[in-house]
Amino acid sequence: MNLITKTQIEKVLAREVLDSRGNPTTEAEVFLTSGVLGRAMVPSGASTGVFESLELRDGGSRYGGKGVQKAVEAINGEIADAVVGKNPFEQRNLDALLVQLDGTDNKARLGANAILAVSLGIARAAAAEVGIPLYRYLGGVDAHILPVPFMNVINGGVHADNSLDFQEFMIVPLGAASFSEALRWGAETYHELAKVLKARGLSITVGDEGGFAPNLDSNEEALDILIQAIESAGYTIGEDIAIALDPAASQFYESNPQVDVAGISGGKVEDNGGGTYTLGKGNKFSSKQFVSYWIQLCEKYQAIVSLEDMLAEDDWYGWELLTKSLGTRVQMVGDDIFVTDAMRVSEGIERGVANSVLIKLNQVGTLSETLETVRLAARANYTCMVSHRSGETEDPFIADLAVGIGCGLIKTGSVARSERIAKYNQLLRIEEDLGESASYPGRQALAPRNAVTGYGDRVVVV
Ligand code: 2PG
Ligand code: MG
Repeated sequence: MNLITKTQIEKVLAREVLDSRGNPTTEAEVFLTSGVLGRAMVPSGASTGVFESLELRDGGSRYGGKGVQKAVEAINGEIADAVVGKNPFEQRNLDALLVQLDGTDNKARLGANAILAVSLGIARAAAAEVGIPLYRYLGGVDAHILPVPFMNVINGGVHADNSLDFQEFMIVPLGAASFSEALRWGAETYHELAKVLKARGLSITVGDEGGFAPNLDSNEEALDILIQAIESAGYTIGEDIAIALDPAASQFYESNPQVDVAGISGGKVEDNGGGTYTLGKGNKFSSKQFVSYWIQLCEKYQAIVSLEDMLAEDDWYGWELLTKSLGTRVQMVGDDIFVTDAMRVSEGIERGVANSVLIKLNQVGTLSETLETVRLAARANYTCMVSHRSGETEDPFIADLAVGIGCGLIKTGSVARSERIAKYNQLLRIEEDLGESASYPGRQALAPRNAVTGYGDRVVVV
């Protein structure tokens, strides 16, 4: 009998720690009988999708109601009882066990923040047990693709206290030859952006994800400033460095109760769309009008290669319409609309909605369910982008996950603030570890997939 089958989970220990916004979150430690330890921390969103798994908070006055003592108790009690004595290499079985133990559709009883900490801790412990890096444990012999970083250098929406409606303005160093070069280009542009903002008398204080949060008159002004920064850093806009946006449109959308907003429950929306988007000080758009807005914006700013949540989480009508017209040229990433949930992603695939899926572990709550969503997306030739949350920790799990699944895309904030940099630095280590076998896909990683390169067929799905 070999080491793998003999090892058992000996103990699970959780504690309440703080995230990058000073709010409590969960940390779990999974100890194996061999003495090996796997530790993981759970991040937390602000522009949280309504269809996400539940993040259990204590309520009351402690930490303004945001304490996670109940989730910690669940880990130290029920969850520990369920997994102690089990084989840490049986990730799928253990995750299924945790889902079953919770017994709800959205992990509302034990909390996704309790379940995920243990799910990830188990994977870390198993990797440590066999003495291989986490990315290799997750991805096996073919793990070698470093992700293109989407760096959120201008923050707005609910991530900043400024005038911008759109949550994220990202730079995408597509033209770099390696991940480390891409990171350097991003950092140089970030510093150039500070100079451009200062020269215009604008603030360089930062938002939740480390990007600048200036008060600007319009979203277009942010784009113009970004282009100026990219160019003055010495890069060719669109060629070396492109632009991506995550407006997080659910935040400025109101669905119209008069129309059936379709979604997973079915139904058809009339062509006046499912609701109203409001930009700035009361500039209103129907779904159809907002679809035209995006078509025009991408026409004007050809450097925009990727849009995430440019329409709301339940505006399936708008998503369908925009994917039809822009989906052959621009990557369209579903975050709130898909919430890393296989059911919602398959609904999207069936309806021709989006061509890319944002992957957030804590939206669904276990590693195995996340990998299932990735596999489903890849089969339909959708790209996957691994993502951080606006409330993060020093845990770089998602860096290893991105290389493990070989999706070629990550977004993990600006090139400032250690909870963001922790992921980029881990990717530098992985790149070094891979040596000559490391590859950086650049533009090929993005949807719509280029059939000629065949890159899509090579995406590793664990
Ligand atoms: C998003 C995320 C991460 P939050 O909308 O993509 O950038 O934000 O974690 O607040 O949901
Ligand atoms: Mg998003």
